[in-house]
Amino acid sequence: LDKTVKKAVAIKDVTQCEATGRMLEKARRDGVVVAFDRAAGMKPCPIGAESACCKMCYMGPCRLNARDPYGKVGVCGATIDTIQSRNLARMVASGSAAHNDHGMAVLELFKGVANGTITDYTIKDPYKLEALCLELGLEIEGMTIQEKALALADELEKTYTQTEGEIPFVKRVPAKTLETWRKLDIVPRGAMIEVMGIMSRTHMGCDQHYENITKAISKAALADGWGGSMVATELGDIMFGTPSPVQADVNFGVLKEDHVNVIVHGHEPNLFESMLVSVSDPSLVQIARDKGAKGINLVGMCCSGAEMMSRHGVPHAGNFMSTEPVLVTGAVDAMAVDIQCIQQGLAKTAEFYKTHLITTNPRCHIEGARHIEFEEHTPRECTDEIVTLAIARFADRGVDVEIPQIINKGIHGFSHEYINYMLGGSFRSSYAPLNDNIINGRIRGVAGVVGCVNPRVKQDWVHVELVKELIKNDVLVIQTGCSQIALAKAGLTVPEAAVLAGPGLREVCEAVGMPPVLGLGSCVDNTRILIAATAMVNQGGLGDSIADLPVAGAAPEWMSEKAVAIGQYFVASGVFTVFGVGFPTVKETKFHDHLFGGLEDQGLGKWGVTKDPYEMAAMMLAHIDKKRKELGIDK
Ligand code: SF4
Ligand code: MSK
Repeated sequence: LDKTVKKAVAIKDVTQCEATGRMLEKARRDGVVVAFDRAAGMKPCPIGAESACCKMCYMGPCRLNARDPYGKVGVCGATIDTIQSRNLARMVASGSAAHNDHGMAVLELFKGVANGTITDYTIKDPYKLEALCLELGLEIEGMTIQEKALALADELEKTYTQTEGEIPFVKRVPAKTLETWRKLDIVPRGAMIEVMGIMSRTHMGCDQHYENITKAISKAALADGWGGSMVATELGDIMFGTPSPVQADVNFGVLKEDHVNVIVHGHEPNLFESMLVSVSDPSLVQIARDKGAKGINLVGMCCSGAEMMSRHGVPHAGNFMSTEPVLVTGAVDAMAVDIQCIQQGLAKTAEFYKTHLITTNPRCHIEGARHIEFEEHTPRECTDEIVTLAIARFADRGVDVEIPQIINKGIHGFSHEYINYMLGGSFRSSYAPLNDNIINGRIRGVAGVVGCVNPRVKQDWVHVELVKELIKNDVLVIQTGCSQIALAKAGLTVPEAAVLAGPGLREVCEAVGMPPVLGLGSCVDNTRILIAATAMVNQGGLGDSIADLPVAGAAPEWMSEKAVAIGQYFVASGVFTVFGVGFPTVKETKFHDHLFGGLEDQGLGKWGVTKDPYEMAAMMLAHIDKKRKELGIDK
């Protein structure tokens, strides 16, 4: 253990994932330090954890006392409410920027495909292309597929660049929800102006009213959920296929000792799609065989892995906190990464186990990693080179290989379109429709359980306990990102898991043949939850706005700024959203109370926080029951 680590942590306390735990034991034997150890050696700063400090200018940094929040102000006179709202605003700006930057890259790719300058990808779902054009009110009569795609690209570009008006997908928002947004002046104009607006107004000596700053927070967050993320999901579906249920294997056992193992980790689907083509190229497969491998095994991790698993059934090795431990197997010949949630610690661990760690994106280089830039016009140049490096490493691994032989089979790939189809053609028209089952009480409500894993809590445990508690109480759970992988490893993404559900939910699951836990894809695919919620409102019987629905959301082990942006876009859309781990505000302050109650009084949703999964479930159930009562369906 190195200098950053004061004491070894008990492995049983830091992860519920058996394979990850076994690799932590091996790492310890090998003298390798990973994030779980670094977390034990790094106590979070208590002032920063509650957002009671400010470094917006160099008269400070200023630290207030979270135990006596109004006892002191910053040098400029900034109060605790100004300081913490500015800090949260910058977290949301960063999270929203990350998703919008990703969404813009997907749009650029789509434009290239539409105008014929990018030829390695194509339009796989022309029906969705047409449906989206019509939904956005575009005149497409008589147009070719390419012309429709160009028209759609032009329209969706406004999501990012527009400086006045409303972003295009606002057309999808339920009328009453949109009316509330307009009344509160929180409809986003365009992502760039909203993110820039936050950076500008949080400069020293500018916006110093937490309520006004909260409006800017909502705008930047909504420009993520109904903006960049939604564009990424929808255009990804059009180019790479709209997911429908597919069986996929999850866990470290998907690595194969006698194959060349290539992992793709990150968030953008294009790298992964091209890697899928490279690993199937007969000439590369032959080279691998000539070197003694039985084949080339492509595996996903983190969110691009979740997206590829949902679209194509590509095996998935594990979530964010397993990305270092998977290298400890010694079996990974190359790990290709693009953007977001790529821990810098991977470089040192990869070097120790002689794995090629390759960055591919101009936005993300890592000191100590090899950089091979991925270029959409010639994607195979990058992915073929990575596969070639992986084959060479396979031929001369030079490290012990130890793969925990654990595989969990599950069903994934529940797009909002498929949920719609599966539960009755529309949400309220024929067999087992979702709204009817909520109204008749078989399904008590719907919960979105999403987000990261975080070494400050036991990996996967909070996700799994929360979801078990929710389904036991007849709440249908929909999932994305690292949370979905946690539940897949716990065996809850199979139809047989219906036995763990309450009697009503179990009956619905068995009638339809679906698991009680539906995996939707990556963290940008949280937008599928917004669209599903909108469909529930539009089908009738459950109120007029998203805030009326018996639904709740949770990110039980969150860690990233993107998670905060996602949380805020759910709250601003009308959803009660509970975070685990902790929340960066000081309790019993005006700003905290505004987020945790005031927004709900304005017709939006609200925040909640608790570390305890059972308390989290109780809070979500109480909210669902409150909404059922208000709808008059509580009998
Ligand atoms: Fe301190 Fe005000 Fe400067 Fe923040 S902006 S560091 S509170 S003086
Ligand atoms: S990867 S943002 S750890 S879900 Fe999307 Fe997982 Fe959270 Fe990253």
